[in-house]
Amino acid sequence: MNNPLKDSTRNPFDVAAEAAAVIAEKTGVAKHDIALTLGSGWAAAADLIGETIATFDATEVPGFNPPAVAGHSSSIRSIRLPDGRHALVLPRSHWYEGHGIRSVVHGVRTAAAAGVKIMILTNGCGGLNPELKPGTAVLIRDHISLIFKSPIEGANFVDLTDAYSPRLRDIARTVDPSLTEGVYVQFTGPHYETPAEVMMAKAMGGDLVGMSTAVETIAARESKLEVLGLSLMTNLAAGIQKSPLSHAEVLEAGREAEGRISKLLAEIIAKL
Ligand code: 8IG
Repeated sequence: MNNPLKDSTRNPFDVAAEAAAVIAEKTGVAKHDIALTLGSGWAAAADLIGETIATFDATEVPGFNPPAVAGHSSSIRSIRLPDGRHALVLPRSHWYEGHGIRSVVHGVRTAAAAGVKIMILTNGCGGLNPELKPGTAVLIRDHISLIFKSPIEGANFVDLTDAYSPRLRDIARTVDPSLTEGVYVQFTGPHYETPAEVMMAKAMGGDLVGMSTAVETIAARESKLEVLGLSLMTNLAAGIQKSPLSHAEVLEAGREAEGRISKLLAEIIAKL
């Protein structure tokens, strides 16, 4: 693997700038306005928000790794929104893939280098509230990162008050006033939690458990991006749901919800 992010003498922001330059060249779009990472269940949104200008494999862009998981994508897509703004769909690299924290946040940093101001992070996750039905979309209000590893390099004391933009959450709620909000607790994965860990996450004030978004949000705030976080609760977390968790079940719940939540996301993007 010849990923420049693995060279500790390289500055990850320089690699992100190189990635953004390659994206500008491949898309013919000098500056993108919005970026999206589409997690389990959200992929169809890319087809609804506008006209696709270019799609290419992320591995053609410096710093991006091939995908590790069935159901995840590794393409980069540039979409022209009806109002003329440009959206960039970027793949996700998870902490559990083992490529290091720089890879996890390279998409976010590349988005910032491409001119993006609004970062939309979506995911599939487990739910801690038994009242919520699998298939429910939830706005992320705040997070707890149990990764205990900051993506920030150097003494940069980034403020995370309102990390998940209250302004963007308000806009999302004008599209669907019934959207609930929750605190997202990030575990390392790839194993799901034990029932005892799920109880811990709940006692800490969590509503959702996942493996991706908190660390990405930290890097997005470092790069001064405004973040909208949206989770699809695909399953109740281990022990809350009585049956064992399976990736197949997660994918199935995502497929079932995909049309509905992708339409929701497309309607939100039109208002941002
Ligand atoms: I989809 O129950 C999905 N992702 N940590 N726990 C964690 N991540 C998840 C879960 C879950 N479901």
